[in-house]
Amino acid sequence: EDAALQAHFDAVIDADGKVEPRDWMPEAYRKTLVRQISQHAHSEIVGMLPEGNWISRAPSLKRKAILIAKVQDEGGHGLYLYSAAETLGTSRDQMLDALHTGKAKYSSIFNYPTLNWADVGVIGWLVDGAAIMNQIPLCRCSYGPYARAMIRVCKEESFHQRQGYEALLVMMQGTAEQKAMVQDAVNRYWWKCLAMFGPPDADSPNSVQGMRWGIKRISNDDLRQKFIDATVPQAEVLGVTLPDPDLKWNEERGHYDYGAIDWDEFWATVNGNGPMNKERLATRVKAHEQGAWVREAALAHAAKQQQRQQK
Ligand code: FAQ
Repeated sequence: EDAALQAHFDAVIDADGKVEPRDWMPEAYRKTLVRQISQHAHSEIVGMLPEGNWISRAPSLKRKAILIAKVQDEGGHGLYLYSAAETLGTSRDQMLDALHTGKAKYSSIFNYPTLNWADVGVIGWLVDGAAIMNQIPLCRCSYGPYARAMIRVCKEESFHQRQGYEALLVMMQGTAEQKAMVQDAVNRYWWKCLAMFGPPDADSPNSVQGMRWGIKRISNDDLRQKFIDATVPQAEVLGVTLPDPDLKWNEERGHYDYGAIDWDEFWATVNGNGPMNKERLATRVKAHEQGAWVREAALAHAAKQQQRQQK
């Protein structure tokens, strides 16, 4: 029977069909999806922190309103993604426990500090830009709930990207000091954003299987290249210099060549030793502990409702 189920699953994958929660799926496929979707959810939730840091210091009412909305959207994406992961048989408690004990990963990019207001613009432009580049192909991922979640998430990320770029355009028309802040933020974030796409294809243990299963549609290196090619002209319009002396159009390849990424620094950060890892996790754990009374109250309310219905 198992062979028949496997054959049916393979046929669905080969035909570029969708796998749904009640369908039979290989355990390894389920496990990979739980890993990726939960880590994606954690990234959205931890990703609220670097920008949330600036809500109280936004330079105008308009910027503050936009930033609150954006950070709130990221929270929504996280909850949406936790729900998608729950359809695979894991629980929110299990996922949060993995995050809070440091077992689960989340995107490396959120382990760097936000030092000036331009960082908020640069996160919108580059971090959300990289996130969209990675998430558009996930809209075609073989697991239905994840693919559908990505469609809505991408629409919101696209607004996030534009608000960031627009904030930077305004700063670049300002004083020399403001322009310097934008350049400084770009200098600090550029290389970290390139690393968001994950290790080079040759060092990416999950890629081959992820591609076979139709979870990954475009490889880490190909997405990174697409992101660079799309971003260079945007940097020119903005008037900033991307901090890579090797960045150069390659006529033959039809792509930009670029310099070497510091993968040692990337792995140190992924493995918990980036500049902000400890602080980010501590903030999440504290928020979870301080929210215990809300969860208890919600459970008590649900129990009461149920009792009333049974009477
Ligand atoms: N950071 O074999 P691969 C956002 C890990 S966007 C940390 O290539 P895979 C929006 C990887 O998990 C950011 N870890 O793995 C936002 C694996 O370890 P594992 C979130 C990384 O899965 C914007 C190991 O390295 N987006 O939050 C990273 O095939 C602004 C080997 O790597 C997503 O999560 C990294 N950068 O490919 C929010 C998208 N890269 O799990 C707020 C969904 C790799 O075996 C503000 N995820 N690792 O222990 C994916 O597309 C994939 O999981 C990749 C990695 C492409 C990230």
